[in-house]
Amino acid sequence: MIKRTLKVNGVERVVIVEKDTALATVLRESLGLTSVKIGCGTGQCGSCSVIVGGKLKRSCSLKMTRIEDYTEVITLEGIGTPQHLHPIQIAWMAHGGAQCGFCTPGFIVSTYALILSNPSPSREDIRDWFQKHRNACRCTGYKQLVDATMDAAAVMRGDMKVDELLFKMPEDGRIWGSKYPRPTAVAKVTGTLDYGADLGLKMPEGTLKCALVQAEVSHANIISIDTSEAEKMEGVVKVVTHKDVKGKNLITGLITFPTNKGDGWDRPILAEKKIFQFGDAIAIVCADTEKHAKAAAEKVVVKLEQLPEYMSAPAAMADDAIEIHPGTPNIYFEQKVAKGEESAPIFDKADAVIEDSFYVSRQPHMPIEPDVGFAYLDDDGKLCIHSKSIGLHLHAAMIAPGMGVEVENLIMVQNFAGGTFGYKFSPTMEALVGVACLATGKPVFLNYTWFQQQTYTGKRSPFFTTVRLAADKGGKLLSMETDWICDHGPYSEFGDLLTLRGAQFIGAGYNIDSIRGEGRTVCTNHAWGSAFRGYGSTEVEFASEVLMDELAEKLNMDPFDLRYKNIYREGSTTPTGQTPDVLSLEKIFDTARPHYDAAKKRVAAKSTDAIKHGVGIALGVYGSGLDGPDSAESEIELNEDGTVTMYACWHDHGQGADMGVLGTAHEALRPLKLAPEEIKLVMNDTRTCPNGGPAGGSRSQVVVGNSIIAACRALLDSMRKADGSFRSYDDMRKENKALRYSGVWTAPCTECDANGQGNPFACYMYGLFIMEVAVELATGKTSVEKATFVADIGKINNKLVVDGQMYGGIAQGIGLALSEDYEDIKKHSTMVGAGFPYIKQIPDDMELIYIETPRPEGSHGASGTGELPLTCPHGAIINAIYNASGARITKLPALPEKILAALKAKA
Ligand code: MCN
Ligand code: FES
Ligand code: FES
Repeated sequence: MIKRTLKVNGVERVVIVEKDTALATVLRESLGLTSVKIGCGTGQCGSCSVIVGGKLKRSCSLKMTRIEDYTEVITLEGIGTPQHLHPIQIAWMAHGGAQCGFCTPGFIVSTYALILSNPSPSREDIRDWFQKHRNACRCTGYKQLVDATMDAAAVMRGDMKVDELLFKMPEDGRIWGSKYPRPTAVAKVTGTLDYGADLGLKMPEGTLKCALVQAEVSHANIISIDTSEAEKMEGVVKVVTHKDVKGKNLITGLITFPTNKGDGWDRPILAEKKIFQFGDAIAIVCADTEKHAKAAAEKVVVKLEQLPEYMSAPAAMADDAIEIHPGTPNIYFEQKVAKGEESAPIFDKADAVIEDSFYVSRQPHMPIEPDVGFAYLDDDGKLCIHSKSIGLHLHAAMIAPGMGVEVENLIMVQNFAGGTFGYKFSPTMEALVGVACLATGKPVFLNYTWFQQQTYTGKRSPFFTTVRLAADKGGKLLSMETDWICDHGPYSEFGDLLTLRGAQFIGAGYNIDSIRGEGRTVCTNHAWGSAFRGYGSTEVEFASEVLMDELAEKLNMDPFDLRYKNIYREGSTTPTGQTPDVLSLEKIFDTARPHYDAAKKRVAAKSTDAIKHGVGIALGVYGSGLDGPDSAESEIELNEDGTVTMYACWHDHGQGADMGVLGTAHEALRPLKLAPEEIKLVMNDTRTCPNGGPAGGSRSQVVVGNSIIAACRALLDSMRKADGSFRSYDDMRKENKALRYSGVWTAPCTECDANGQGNPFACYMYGLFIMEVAVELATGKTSVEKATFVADIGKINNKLVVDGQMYGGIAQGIGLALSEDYEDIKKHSTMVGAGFPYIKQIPDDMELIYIETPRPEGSHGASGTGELPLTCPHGAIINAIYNASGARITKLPALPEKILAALKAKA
């Protein structure tokens, strides 16, 4: 133990701690300064940034022994508070800099240190600074953070009035379509928003800390699990294994496809007979401290019989591969697509035929906040689980039978989440803390390390896709043949749905009258496939969008013109035979054309012998909703003081569910002339909120949004008097009118049939990506220099949110195209190792152009937005690399060595 006196935020504080404790832990746990976030825990993300002795430091990597007495430490709490916001915090709010907000405290402290050392930084200075200090953000694409820093510096220099940054309410009192800062913004920029790990520190005394015993191989039979030594370790209360689980000990994927050859009950909560993937949980040690729990976890002895590990779909599909889930074939689901006439005769006669095969990799989600959650029994004896779940009711149904709990006795609550990007469409640790709580009868808390986050949560399912296109000599598409394989890891949940996306989105955006193809879902031993932003479109539109460029070259056409010729127009149908919700692609292309032409000129002017510049385009299309009659419910209540409360499960990854609910409800309630703060939000708790469905498929603005509007209308109808004015709360009480109203909305859609035909989505999102790249010929090193995105997502609820969604999604597309992967479990288990894009990998020059075609089925005309920016930015980048250098990359990521090899092969 050592004693240190630190001068923290201007005040002397004494701490007595073990000498190898990290400063971040001391600030959080001994001093309660939970603005200091621990993301990676290894110096790679900057979320723990504080100023130590006048220098910016990552406090997770700073041991207390290295800190001298009376060292000055500044955390975000010392920079500004909710009542006294610092200009940097105000600028962050004004520019929508905090999405999930997990990186925000670290960024703001970093910005503060930057401006102290350089009061007039240029944009490049700011980018250099964030790069050097490893401030990582997964949500924003960084642009709004640089904008905010520029403005904050201007205010601090006295060149700008802080007032210019404050939101001004428009005269008509309308916030729909504005830049109103999201309700959680103040808490996020001041570091006062509690995420799961922060709440963990505030759990009652006696809360047990959990540590997992996990598999370190990817496929094995379990011979024995010996917990006897671990049980004797200091502080251990219980070592929970499969024997302690009262239910089926399985998580169900709730499969709805009768043709699935599995039954969906294939993911154990705690491994019993087999290890299916690296990281599978075998036991949970529950102890008084995390340190004791982890020490005891080391003592659990697991004997295994190693089995062959099938780490990709082709390996698991080989004739001699054994069944990973005995009794279920490794290829467990097939989906056909058959639209219009047979393809073969058309291909025989076509002027031009082109074919290629593509691979989209196992992209890791890489939220900065690792997975975290806790469970306890409430006073009614109900099991309450708090986690990052973005589908509370869905997850309750998936995990309750496995734990042996009735769904009615299970309460699920979402903690504020530091980003999920879809991995939390699957339950992760919910059932683990659930069974640990039931086995011990005590509250339990589990916080993954970033290594566990990376190795033991779902990943994007890699797709192997082959596409053939037939066209006439003018470039009109005549037919398409497709074949796709989805490597979904060992657990089947939502793998069939994902495979269906191949039928729905290969070739999306183009009118193709004849389509034939087939996709398969394959069980493997690599990381289980969970949803990832773009879900299917990202994987398969890459194939059709790169092939469109190959076809354009064959026809000697500009890729823009080939696309323009084939986009949806009057009479067109989607690959599923659906009439598009709106016909805006022509307008998107017409708007984009001058930008594309300018880009072509720019890249031509910039190219040198050593560095080649190029431009590429790709079309992105995706549905907003889950397939078929997707539905949601929300409720509204009129309060005594004339305010209202919205009850909604619009789960928040960090995208801005709070703003989604507020903006939508405020617009629907405009007749009441309520100020935004008069609409209270109660969200994401199954005890208090009805089922809104999961926040996947960019569905919430459309589906939950429409249910909010329905609830608001029901209240307005009840409050409206004959003369058109509205009853007060007292009037309502006097007239015995209900105060709480429910709104339900169901999409007027049909699921796709065995041929992939149907009307699956009520609203679609459309966009054209124009990417400009530079390729260094000697090294293959590629950088994206400019991104332009022309998008139609219908009417916009909140401009700050939508801009942020676009920048952030495009940044993830750049990562997917050039660096990110999770294939090599060891190498790709850190942020740096997995190719996380820091600021210098993302261009500062990103231009967003919106075409707001109102959607007939949208909420106030809005379609979704979350996934559109990750549908196909990578396709445009790969096309740009070819345009620049002649290197055609078909398998992601396009690492420099792959580009070099392609250049050599071409030479
Ligand atoms: N919005 C808007 N105007 C529109 C459409 C949407 O202002 N016309 C706003 C909505 O109010 C909402 C946001 O944009 O705040 C996204 O809306 P929507 O597209 O309906 O998607 P969801 O709210 O259902 O969010 C989920 C979606 C998905 S599926 C993933 S994955 C995702 C994403 O959004 N993960 C994210 N965005 C993310 N952003 C962050 N920061 N972190 C994640 O993990
Ligand atoms: Fe400290 Fe990531 S750098 S938590
Ligand atoms: Fe930066 Fe989410 S806002 S990681």
